[in-house]
Amino acid sequence: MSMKIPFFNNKQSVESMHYPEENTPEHIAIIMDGTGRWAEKRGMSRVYGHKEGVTTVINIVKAAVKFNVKVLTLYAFSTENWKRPNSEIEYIMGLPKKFLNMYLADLISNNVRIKVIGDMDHLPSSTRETVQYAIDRTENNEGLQLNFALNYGGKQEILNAMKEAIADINDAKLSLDQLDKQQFSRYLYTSGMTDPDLLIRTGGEKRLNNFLLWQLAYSEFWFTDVLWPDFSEREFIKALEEYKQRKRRFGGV
Ligand code: V0D
Repeated sequence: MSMKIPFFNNKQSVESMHYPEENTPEHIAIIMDGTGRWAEKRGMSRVYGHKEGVTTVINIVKAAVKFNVKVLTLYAFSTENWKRPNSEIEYIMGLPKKFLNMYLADLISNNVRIKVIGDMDHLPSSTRETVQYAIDRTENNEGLQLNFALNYGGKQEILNAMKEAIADINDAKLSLDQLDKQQFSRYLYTSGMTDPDLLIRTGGEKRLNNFLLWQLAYSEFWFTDVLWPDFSEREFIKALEEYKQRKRRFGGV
């Protein structure tokens, strides 16, 4: 029994709501950590935490739409996460379908465009197919760009980009002299997007875990001990406010 949460009530359209947008980060990346621990603390199985984590995902997506964030990149599953027990992986791989069954219509009506960064080829076919459907169905939307990092690894991403660049050099489509930072970044999954302005990590750890290694070179980092299922729009706003403060204190003219 899952209840559909409407994005906005009928009386309030996105346009009619006013939020201060000065210095709002254009691209926010989030490491959604702490779902397993959240459940264990309650004597529940880890998958219960992942299930709760899905609700947080939609709440934060809604908040990002509201605050006119351009790109939101969520670390959902890393290349290292395959080391978890099979039963947990099986459950996690069913989450995109659960999420999309509940929210794809809302995402479409809010003009959200879904993309995956990471190696989709090695996901279970049912997961890949549902996610691909959502990508195709939203590809012409021009609102929030919502990236899910699935089977993603930063070193792998850079290595693949390097191999593709070398292949293009070998095919004379690119010269070695032309290959600069800007050209190279076109071979990454995030091609064409601005780099994240802000990285948020929930769950108390202060590590990157192989997330967006190239793209986070100049980003502000914001950490919280709050576990992902307890993360809320309120916490999200705290991160945005602190980001604005940092910009005010350290920004140039
Ligand atoms: C588990 C907490 C949404 C952290 C959030 C397959 C880990 C819930 C998606 C999702 C996961 C992915 C693609 C898509 C739509 C939704 C998701 C995974 C894990 C890994 F198109 N939540 N979520 N995917 N968790």
